[in-house]
Amino acid sequence: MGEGPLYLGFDLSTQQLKAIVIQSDLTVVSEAKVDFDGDFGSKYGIKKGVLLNDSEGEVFAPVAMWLESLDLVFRRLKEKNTPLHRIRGISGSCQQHGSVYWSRDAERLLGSISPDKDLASQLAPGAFSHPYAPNWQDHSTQHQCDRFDAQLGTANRLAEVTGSAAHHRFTGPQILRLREKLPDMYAATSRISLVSSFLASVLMGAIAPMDISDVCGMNLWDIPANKWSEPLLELAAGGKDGVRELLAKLGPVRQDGGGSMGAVSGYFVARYGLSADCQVAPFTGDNPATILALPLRPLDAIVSLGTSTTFLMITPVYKPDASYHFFNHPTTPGQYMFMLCYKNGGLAREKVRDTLPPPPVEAKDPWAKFNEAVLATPPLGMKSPTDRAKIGLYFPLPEIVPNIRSGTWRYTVPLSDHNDLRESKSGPENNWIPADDARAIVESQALSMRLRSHSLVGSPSGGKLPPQPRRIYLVGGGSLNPAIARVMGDVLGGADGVYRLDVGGNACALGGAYKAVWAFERGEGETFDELIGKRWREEGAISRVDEGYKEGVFERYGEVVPAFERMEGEILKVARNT
Ligand code: XUL
Repeated sequence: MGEGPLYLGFDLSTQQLKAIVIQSDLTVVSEAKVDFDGDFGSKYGIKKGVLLNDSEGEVFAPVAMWLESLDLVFRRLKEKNTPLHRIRGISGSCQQHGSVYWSRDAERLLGSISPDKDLASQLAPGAFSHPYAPNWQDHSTQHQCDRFDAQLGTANRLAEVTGSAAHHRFTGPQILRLREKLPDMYAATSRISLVSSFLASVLMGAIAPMDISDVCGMNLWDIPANKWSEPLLELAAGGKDGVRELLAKLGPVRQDGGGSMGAVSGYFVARYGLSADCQVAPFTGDNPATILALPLRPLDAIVSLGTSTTFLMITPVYKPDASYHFFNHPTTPGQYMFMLCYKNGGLAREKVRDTLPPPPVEAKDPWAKFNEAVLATPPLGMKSPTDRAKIGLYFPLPEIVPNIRSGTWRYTVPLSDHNDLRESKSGPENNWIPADDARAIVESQALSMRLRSHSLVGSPSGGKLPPQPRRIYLVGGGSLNPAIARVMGDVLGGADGVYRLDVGGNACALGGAYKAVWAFERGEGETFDELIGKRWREEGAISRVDEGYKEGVFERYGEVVPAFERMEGEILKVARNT
């Protein structure tokens, strides 16, 4: 190991605080983590990192626990002999939408903190007006969400302005609710941080500005105008008169995702041996950080196939809609992160898998039969071009995109006539066997992503190919499944192929550490993907799992997209979530 500078990336997620230290060439030097349940479960009474108030749908985390975790993760890095004195810059990734409420003593307490005592005993409760941070799983704000959508007229209009329609977890509706529920707490609040700016603040010993990407998870930031939205501030603040006060609490928003916001607090210098020259760069949200875990380029997409499904893509096109999210790109002005969040993913596929005959006991892969069925079934279950295409929706959980209650629906349609869409049932008498469901559920998940992203993708390869993503990266449990990779490639294309991205369980922390490298080593005008692209080693991190675009197959799926949209519309008429 040389003596060059090191960079520290954090990931403050729902259940863990991770820290990863890397060199300028991106190789990992050291890592450590704190597991909230394992390390602090009994002390704070949390489960899976959070506390619940079921009667109101509240989900929240004790802020003091995060402070204790920060001390503990530094101790663990030190125990591993991490050369903390060589750390030149720090950045990180934090769960999105959560908010921390600072008291009027916060700046003073942060600025005068002593290295002789730990963070929690000096900052909590005194530096906070509220001991808890609402968590992204909170769903206590339906009433506030209705008011946010109504404030600008419609959910779509709110999405045009803020990048998203109103969502329970978004910080604006959360602030509105807490202001009305706890007016004294709100009055005693000097500043409100997102989780990302909170962690940066503790590290700096001063309240950090919000990040230009993470601020888009609040339903308060006017993305096209690049400023806070007046009418939405008015709503959250309870009228015109409250706007100034709320603006002061929110503070400035930093436009530059790189550079230094300030030196690290003397506390970390004295206590853990960090250099007094170590600088803190803006932190961002965990989804924006995920797109920084590799040199993702415009029109590259990440499909995260976990319990839920997430589709992330970088695009220069801002085309918001109530059913998805746009965020400013965390490092590149003029680019956006497009995000689709589905509730149904792995669990829904598992349910279909379990309707198939079980694999023989000696088969190690519980997905063997499912995969066989997916690969043996032709696209859309069509054995010949004149067959009716089979499409369906499989939602064991109520879905967000589209807003449909739980259920299973099967339809058939001829590719030549979308108007002839007919509901179908399973069973051999209807020419619909369980293997058709296996193919149809994976197709359905991919078709939904294609439907919602197609207007954002341009034509790669200089216009020779139809519009589609350039590369598709699969992450999460489902990315290990070759049949799923094939269908993702069949439906979504991918001019440059479909890849499995395997950077361990640390994608967000790595994204944070890479952001720190870029923040402090970038040349004039050098973008994140230019700098990281030169240093990133593909080998070991990605493997090609499907060729992606297949002429003929991609176009066939394209023909069914309008019918798929029509099917969703039909089902919405009878099964909309209320
Ligand atoms: C995104 C969201 C979650 C959290 C998870 O909108 O709510 O992905 O960021 O930490």
